[in-house]
Amino acid sequence: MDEARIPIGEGTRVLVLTGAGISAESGLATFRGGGGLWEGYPVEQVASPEGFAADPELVWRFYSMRRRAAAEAEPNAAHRALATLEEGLGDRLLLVTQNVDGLHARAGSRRVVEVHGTLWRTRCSRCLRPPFDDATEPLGPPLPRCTCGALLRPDIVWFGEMLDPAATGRVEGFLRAARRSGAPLVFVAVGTSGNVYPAAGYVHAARAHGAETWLVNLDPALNATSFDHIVTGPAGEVLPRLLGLDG
Ligand code: BV8
Ligand code: ZN
Repeated sequence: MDEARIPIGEGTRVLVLTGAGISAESGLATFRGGGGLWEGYPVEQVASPEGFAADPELVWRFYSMRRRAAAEAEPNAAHRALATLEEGLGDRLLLVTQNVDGLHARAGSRRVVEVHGTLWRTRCSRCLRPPFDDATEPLGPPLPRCTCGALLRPDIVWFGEMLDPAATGRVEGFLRAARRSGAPLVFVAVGTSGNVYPAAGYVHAARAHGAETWLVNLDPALNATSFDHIVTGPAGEVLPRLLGLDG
């Protein structure tokens, strides 16, 4: 247990990566907690273009259930600690999340990059109609369709799909600016198993830019050896303490 404070001094830049584990204490299921299955399907199968093509009804049921759960959830102390940290650091902080639940924004974070998209936006599965805000649920039947006739889909990055270059570009830009500034850089991963790329590779990118790396997680993550410090425990308790925000 490496219990200390994350060193954030004058000028320090902080890149944070969060995963499903940061929302666990808000009552939202993680991906690999329940064995990575949903209604008996591997998540990778349901959260994929192939899964959507094969059974759009099942996939919409999956996302409708998650939209309802996210709407009923509240941000927890870990989300709030990151929002407070942003108030102090401003553009010296960037929060990259794999989560699609929208809880960081509801906790007050503004500098958030949702690299896997969000439950709260929908887009057409075929035409170039821009994604639009959408909190509808339950989602069908009948399944929602675009004016072009094609099925609508969640504006979420599924397995086997590319991440939005605008999103990944913001992360790379932040790391480059940090290196140019010559200021210390800290990378903090919270509540992620380090399974899914390219997000799981951000710790390596941060190290390549000179970052001191911290992992706050309940279990050892797959890419744990890449972290200088590992603090095991529930993010809602550990993170505020590590950030000196535990009152
Ligand atoms: C890509 C949106 C280029 C959906 C998600 C074969 C074919 C095709 C692709 C691949 C392939 N093999 C590998 C790949 C690449 C693939 C990948 O990495 N697969 C993995 C499974 C091996 N990646 C992709 O496909 C990405 N795109 O690579 O494009 C490409 C294109 C074509 C072909 C090849 C490459 C797209 C990835 C994005 C997928 N979409 N989400 C949705 O949310 O419904 S990923 C999904 O997993 C979520 O975003 C989730 O956040 C993410 C990662 O999971 P975690 O967040 O880490 O959650 P997990 O449950 O795993 O862990 C939770 C952790 O929290 C645990 O460690 C636990 O201990 C901890 N915890 C629990 N409670 C707490 C806690 N910690 C602290 N406090 C607590 N209280
Ligand atoms: Zn359309």
